[in-house]
This record gives sequence, C-alpha cells and structure tokens, in this order.
Amino acid sequence: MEEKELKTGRHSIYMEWYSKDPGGLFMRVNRWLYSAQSPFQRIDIFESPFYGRVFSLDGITMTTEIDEFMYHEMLVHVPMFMHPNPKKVLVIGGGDGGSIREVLKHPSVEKAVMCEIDELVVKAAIEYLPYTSNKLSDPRVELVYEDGAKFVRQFKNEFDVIIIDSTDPTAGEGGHLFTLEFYKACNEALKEDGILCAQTEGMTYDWEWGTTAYKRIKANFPLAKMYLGFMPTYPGGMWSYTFASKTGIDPIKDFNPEKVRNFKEPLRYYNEEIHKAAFALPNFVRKYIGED
Ligand code: AAT
Repeated sequence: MEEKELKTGRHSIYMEWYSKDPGGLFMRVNRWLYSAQSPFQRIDIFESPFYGRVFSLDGITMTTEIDEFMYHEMLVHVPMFMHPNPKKVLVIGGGDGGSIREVLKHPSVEKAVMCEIDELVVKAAIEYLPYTSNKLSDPRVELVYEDGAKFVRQFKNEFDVIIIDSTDPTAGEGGHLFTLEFYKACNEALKEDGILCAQTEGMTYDWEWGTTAYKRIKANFPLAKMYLGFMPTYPGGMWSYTFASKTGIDPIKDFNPEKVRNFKEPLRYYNEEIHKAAFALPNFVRKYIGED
C-alpha cells in the first residue's frame, strides 16, 4: 500500500530543552521511525517535513538531514587539511557515521577507526540514517564499541589525526570525553606530528563547557585554537571546535589553501575561505576563553 503524505498539524512535535532549561528548539514530526533505550541513553529517530531525518539522544539533537554537513565538515576537514599526510585516523563517538564519511573523502587515509560507546546508535544509523552512515561499511573502517576514554589509553604514537565527535558532557557517557586525562591520553595516542580536533560545544548556552574543554586541550598541546561554525539546529546556532597540534603547526599560518582548492570530493560548507574565517572569534568568545 502506498503511504500517503501525513498532515503533521501543530500537535505532533519534538522538543529539545537546552541546558539550564531557558528554552529550546521544536520541530514538527511527520513519523517516528525508531525509539530505543540502550544501556547508555535513549535513542530517537524521526522524520520531519523540513529537517528531514532527525536523530536525538536523551532528547538532545545530534543530527538533522538539513544541516549535519555543516557540523561534520567543520569538525573533520579543518584538522585533516592541516595534517601533511593523514593515513590513520581515530574518530571517538560519532556513531551516526557522519565524521567517518568526511574522513574517507581524503585519499591519503588507509585506516579509520571509530570508537563509539553505543552499538545500538550505529545499528540504528545504518538502518535509518543512510545520509550519514553510508561509509561505515568501507573496508578502511574499523568499528569498536567501547568507552573512547578507555580505548584511547592503549595506544602510544599510533594515529595521525584524532577527531572527538562526542555528546555533550552532561549527556549520557559524554563526560568522559571532556577530562584533562582524556585529552592527555589522546596526545599520547597521536604520532609526533599528530593533530587533534574536538567539538567543544556552543559558546552561547554552554560556554562554561566550551571554555573548560578548550583550556583542558590547551593544557595538553603546544598549540590549541578554537574556531566556530554555523550549526542551525544546535543550541545558539553557532558551534565551537578546538584544533590542537603536537608540533605547534598553526591552522592559519601553516594553512595551504591550494590543497583545499584542488580537493576532488564535493564539500557543501567547508572551503579555504571558511577555514581562515572560522578562527576569527567574537569578543565575547575571546573573553570567555581568556584571550581578550
Ligand atoms: N555526529 C553526531 C554528533 C554527535 S553524536 C556523539 C556520539 O558520541 C553518540 O553516538 C554517543 O553515543 C557517543 N559517545 C558518548 N560518550 C561516549 C564515550 N564515552 N565513548 C565513545 N562514544 C561516546 C554529537 C553531537 C554533539 C552536539 C549536540 N548538542
């Protein structure tokens, strides 16, 4: 039987309350596609008439089909283009597969390990989020289901790039991925010329966490710089990321725009101009992170 387009009306809605409960985000729901309680968190996937498929954990929006590319491209391509030859990459978290999809666009990559705590997230993404998960079956990908903070500790001098695509520190098991010890372990798991990049929260609602994450990363690396990108369905619409390098390689001074211009894969957000512009921080953000 052919399914009719549903009239969503005004009653069928999903709501996300931002941290500290000042307000939030709501979206019309066309159909609920999947809901489950894993040992770690509540998982929901629904279809919205405008946002497309939406994936949420414990009521917090992780990805929507209309803007996930903005987040994943900014988290992944800034560090990937700064590394001279990234062959072995570790993604921590990121169970929907969006970060892995972007990592594999770089032809130098021989192996991409994804360490996600929740196997059920990955299973649900493969079934219901083809727009992010379509590269998880690539032969270069290895999937590990473990707490990323534990997993990373077993490596020394192993990875070229580590990408931290974690949930918020206050949600599920995400807190483990914001500690000083964790960033130190990441530093040790990186090769001599390794690069780290982490999602470090929105600076409007969650600036305390953004600042803490940035300062803890900076304490472990000779160079750390925060940068920003638009992300319409994350709180504040403006998201922060922190870039860090072991050699002190600088994402502005040492950036080669030619590399981005000659890139063969299609990108919808990131380009060489965005790369440079993203490191320009508003005064209030500079102040929060103590660099005013
Ligand atoms: N790319 C989608 C965006 C995400 S998903 C973050 C993932 O991190 C989730 O799948 C979650 O299960 C996983 N995760 C949480 N804690 C751990 C851990 N300790 N080890 C490994 N994986 C973990 C993030 C969006 C954040 C922004 C939302 N406001």
